[in-house]
Amino acid sequence: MKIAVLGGDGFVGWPTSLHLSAQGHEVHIIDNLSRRWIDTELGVQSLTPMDSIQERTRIWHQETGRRIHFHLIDLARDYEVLKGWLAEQRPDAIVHFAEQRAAPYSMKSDRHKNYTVNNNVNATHNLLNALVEIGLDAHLVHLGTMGVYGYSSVGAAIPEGYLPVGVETLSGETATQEILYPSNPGSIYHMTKCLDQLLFQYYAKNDGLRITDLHQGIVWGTHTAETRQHAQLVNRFDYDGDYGTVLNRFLIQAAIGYPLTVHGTGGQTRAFIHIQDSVRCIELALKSAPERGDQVKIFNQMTETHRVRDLAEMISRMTGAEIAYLPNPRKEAAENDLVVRNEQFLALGLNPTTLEEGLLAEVVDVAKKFAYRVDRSRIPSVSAWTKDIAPTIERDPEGKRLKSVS
Ligand code: USQ
Repeated sequence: MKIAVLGGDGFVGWPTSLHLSAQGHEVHIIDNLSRRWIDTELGVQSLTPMDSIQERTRIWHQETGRRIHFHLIDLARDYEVLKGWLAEQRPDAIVHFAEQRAAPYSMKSDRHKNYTVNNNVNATHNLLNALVEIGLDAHLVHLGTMGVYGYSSVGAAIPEGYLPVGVETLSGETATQEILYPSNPGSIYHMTKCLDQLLFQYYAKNDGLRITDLHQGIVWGTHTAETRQHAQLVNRFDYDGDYGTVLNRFLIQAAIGYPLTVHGTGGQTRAFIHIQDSVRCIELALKSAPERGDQVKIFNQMTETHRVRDLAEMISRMTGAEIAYLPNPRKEAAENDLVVRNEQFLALGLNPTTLEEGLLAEVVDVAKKFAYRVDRSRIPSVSAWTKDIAPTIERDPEGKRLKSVS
């Protein structure tokens, strides 16, 4: 297939592009390189040294003989350019990762809130609008988030996207309906993914677009089979307080002797998936496209759930790291249970990579190798969810004073 990977320079986009290319697909990365600009804005860098996208694709060609094409396009701003590219290239499938994906970044200031909403919602809408306008029946696979559901399972497992409900009619009978699971976003970023869901629902119904939405949990790990093939194919690895996600952060913190930064009691339960499974799920979703006229196909892309403090304790036992229980910069439930259904990917052949010491140790080894690149002052998460919370988070676990909101 000819596949466009929108956001193919990012943390999941890059290993996905490599994986799809390795499977023999013709891969075109479309990216505005915004993630690299945000690194510059924040004054941070990937733990792993990353080459330019052009250099990465050159090495991929050198190692495998396969070509990955790169096109510098901003989906959210360059509507006509995007439409023109799609009309000319007519890909069979489109994988859409091209959104600002960090909750703390989206909460940093009013400017960051505006940027995240404008970028994410416009990018998705421009894409859908262009597909209809040029009459392109490409299968669209979007990377969504488990966060659209909120994280409370009210004693029942979270279904894959849709919830059957009974509504009492005027005549007193019960009419059954299947609705999108009620959205319950916990950040501006997560809210944009909820808005995406409505855009997808409308365009699938009105224009018959074929759309798959993947509600992904927190990704951990760094290498996939393809990124391991050459030092310059390495994936990015974020450890900073805005873009680093919890398990990868704990692993790098353990590697450099920094106390593990648990927010609050660490009673938050979240869904997780290893990066290798994440790229495999994209491949499986591409093979299982909906028909024209179908409702949006929704998968829960996760393999296990864990409580944050259990992860910290496990890593502490494994490495001897200290644990710091910090004031939580986020407005979120202190404790929650989470049960999630994920039978669809299992039925398609996903064989989950669960948390096991070997893979955790691999991340610690990567972190130790590149520890010299870590700026310890960028580890604390200081993006506060509300103005009331901001003054409460002014110390980092090493006791130095921090600016509460930068
Ligand atoms: N947390 C800590 N300590 C840290 C970092 C985070 O205790 O040092 C806690 C947070 O307070 C939160 C949980 O860990 O309760 C998860 O935080 P996270 O930063 O790992 O994940 P999140 O902000 O939810 O976002 C990440 C990705 C996002 C994706 C989402 C999936 O950045 O793109 O959509 O995970 S999910 O969490 O299932 O919604």
